[in-house]
Amino acid sequence: MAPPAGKRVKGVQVFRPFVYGTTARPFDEKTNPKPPGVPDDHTHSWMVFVKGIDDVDVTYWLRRVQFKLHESIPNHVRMIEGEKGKPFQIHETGWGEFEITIKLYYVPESGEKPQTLYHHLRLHPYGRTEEEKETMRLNGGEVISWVYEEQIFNEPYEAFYDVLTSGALPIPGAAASKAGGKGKGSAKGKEQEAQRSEGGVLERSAMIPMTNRPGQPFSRETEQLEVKKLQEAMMKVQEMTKKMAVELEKKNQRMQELRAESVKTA
Ligand code: SLL
Repeated sequence: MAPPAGKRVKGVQVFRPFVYGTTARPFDEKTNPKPPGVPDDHTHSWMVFVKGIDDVDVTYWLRRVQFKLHESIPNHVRMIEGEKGKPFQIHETGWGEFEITIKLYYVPESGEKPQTLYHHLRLHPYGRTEEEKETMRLNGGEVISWVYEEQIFNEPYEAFYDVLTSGALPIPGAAASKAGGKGKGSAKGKEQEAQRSEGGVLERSAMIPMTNRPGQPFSRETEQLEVKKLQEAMMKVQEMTKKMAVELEKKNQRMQELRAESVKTA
């Protein structure tokens, strides 16, 4: 693809949060009945998706997504064209887990080559502990395997920079764009009505929500919980290191005693 005309905005990185992954549910007469025509050996319904954080639109930077499924699945390479405000997704049924290849195709203004992600379809409860697996079983057997990711556009072309940012609310007092766009595109942006997701995330922004809501597990709250977990783990390691140092000191002393004794008896 020929690079778009125009200069790149030097020294600027624009990032956009997004989420991809799979959700699977076992067939069950009451909670998830098997639709007619689904083969007998299929045990689960599942879906794979790519979407904006908090379900905000991403089609202004992501044009289409190709999902490459397992070859046992009819028509296993699927191209999904972007529809404004809708996730890129595929619903399927099956019996086995496998790796899905997800290829992101960007809008032409970006001048970016497609990029590939890999994601393991999970059908069965998983986790580091039995407790984690049990939580999934209790959740109606729904197995979610979702990943938070950030798409980084390094020194985007000016036209693309405008596309990336023109829908966001103008920030009071920061009207002149920082980058080399000379404010041309941002004027267009002001005419557009800025939209917020339910979590308060502004369209065409790099925001993530403050708190979690059902179906929206990625937020500052999650981030802070993860940081806390890491800090606790670090403290545990420090304690263990201290204990080991004490043990080592004891052993050293004992060794010296034994050496001294053996000198005496020799
Ligand atoms: C396994 N490596 O052996 C994996 C392969 C394949 C899953 C899993 C077929 C669906 C269909 C299906 O679920 N394939 O026939 O449409 O476990």
